Amino acid sequence: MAFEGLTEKLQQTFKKLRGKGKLSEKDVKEGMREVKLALLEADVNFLVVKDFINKVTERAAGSEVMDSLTPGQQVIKIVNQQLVELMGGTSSKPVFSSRGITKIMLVGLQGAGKTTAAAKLAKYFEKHNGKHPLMVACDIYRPAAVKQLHVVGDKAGIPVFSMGEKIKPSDIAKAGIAEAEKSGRDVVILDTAGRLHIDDTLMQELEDMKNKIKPDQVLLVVDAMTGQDAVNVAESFNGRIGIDGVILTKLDGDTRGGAAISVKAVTGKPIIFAGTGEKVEDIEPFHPDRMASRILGMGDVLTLIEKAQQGFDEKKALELNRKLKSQQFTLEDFLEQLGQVKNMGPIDQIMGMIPGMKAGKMGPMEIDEKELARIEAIIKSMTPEERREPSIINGSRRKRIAAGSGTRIQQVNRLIKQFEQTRKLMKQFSDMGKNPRKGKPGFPFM
Ligand SMILES: Nc1nc2c(ncn2[C@@H]2O[C@H](COP(=O)(O)OP(=O)(O)OP(=O)(O)O)[C@@H](O)[C@H]2O)c(=O)[nH]1
Ligand SMILES: [Mg+2]
Repeated sequence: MAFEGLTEKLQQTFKKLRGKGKLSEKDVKEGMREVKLALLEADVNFLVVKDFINKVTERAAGSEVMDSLTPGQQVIKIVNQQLVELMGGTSSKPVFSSRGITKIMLVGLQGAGKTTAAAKLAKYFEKHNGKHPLMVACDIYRPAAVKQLHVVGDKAGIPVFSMGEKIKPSDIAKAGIAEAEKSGRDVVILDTAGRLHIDDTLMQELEDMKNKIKPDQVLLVVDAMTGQDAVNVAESFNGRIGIDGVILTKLDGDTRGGAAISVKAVTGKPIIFAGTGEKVEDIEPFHPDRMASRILGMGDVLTLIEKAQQGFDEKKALELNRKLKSQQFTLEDFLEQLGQVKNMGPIDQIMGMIPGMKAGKMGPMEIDEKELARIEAIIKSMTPEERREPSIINGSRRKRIAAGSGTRIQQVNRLIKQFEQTRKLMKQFSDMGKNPRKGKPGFPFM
């Protein structure tokens, strides 16, 4: 999981700060030294770190901290605010041309994720902005690059325009835009070639394309796993071609975080989207505030809720709520819930967004994908009646269900027991929801 090392170190420091009733100058200094080391270790650009630490230290010395009853908390709050600021403050939305076609050119080094990002963006714009994108295959160099764009286009359900590998990329781009006009498409996404390193020929060609087609936006795709190198790449591309924003890919990997934290500060260009997996759905708008919370281990609750809402059918959620309250929740509903949880994406990723939860170390809450599949198989082997009223599942029924689902009787027993516990738990959660002062309401999917 991304940022793990950084988050862990910052949390240790915060714990020390929080534990103190009063903070001396020395405490702040020591805390900042630790934050500094953690950031450097996460491969954040050293000038960026220096500036960051200076700003936080200056504010921490002010009265808002020293006169506060909870100085440790105040310092953490400042670190959070400065981190949000560092990553661009507010989130940047993609800009669409008010009339005519919006032309978006994707550029970046080899393997950064341009082709994948093209399909992800197209699908995202279609789903969330009501757009009708067309992708254009302008990488004529890497073998099978054109084919690859067609493959991801198929997966995303987005049309792809290509002209083989014999025509100049900028001419293909032009023809692609003409095609979009003809077929009533309103966004054109140009997938360009990458190189292993920044070289003159590539830059020349991209410049040429930019001059010819005058894109509304040039978005640079960078691989978060490459840390500070990603930032250097961004600086070079920006200097030579001029970019409008960044798509940071592979945030699902174990990136230490350097790129996400330094890109904006070094290039002045915001991260607009983050790639979080290999599938066409795995893209999220980049929100500096949410990212900061995630890095500081405060959890990214907002993204989690959005994901839950996307994966959730609202009507079903209301129906579920009603059933919970009237205690009619059955194994059938449980099965549906599992499906919805799976819709939200890899469990591991989701858990990482919950404050205080660490991916892979979920303790008693542990759910893994295999276990989910097993539970699904067991429930599917039950009759509708059994799903509605698990109490009728006696010994011989258990045996039949185990055989039908390829599991053991103990596993069936465990599921039924877990279900009963969940039903009780859900009852408690829904009771809490009625009276907020009694406790925190549960997450929507729990
Ligand atoms: N885990 C993960 N993998 C990704 C992500 N984005 C892209 N990839 C993978 O990274 C690899 C390279 O992606 P491409 O989209 O082909 O990269 P590209 O920039 O078009 O590469 P070239 O065309 O060779 O320059 C592929 O295996 C993708 O599946 C992401 O956000 N997360
Ligand atoms: Mg490509």
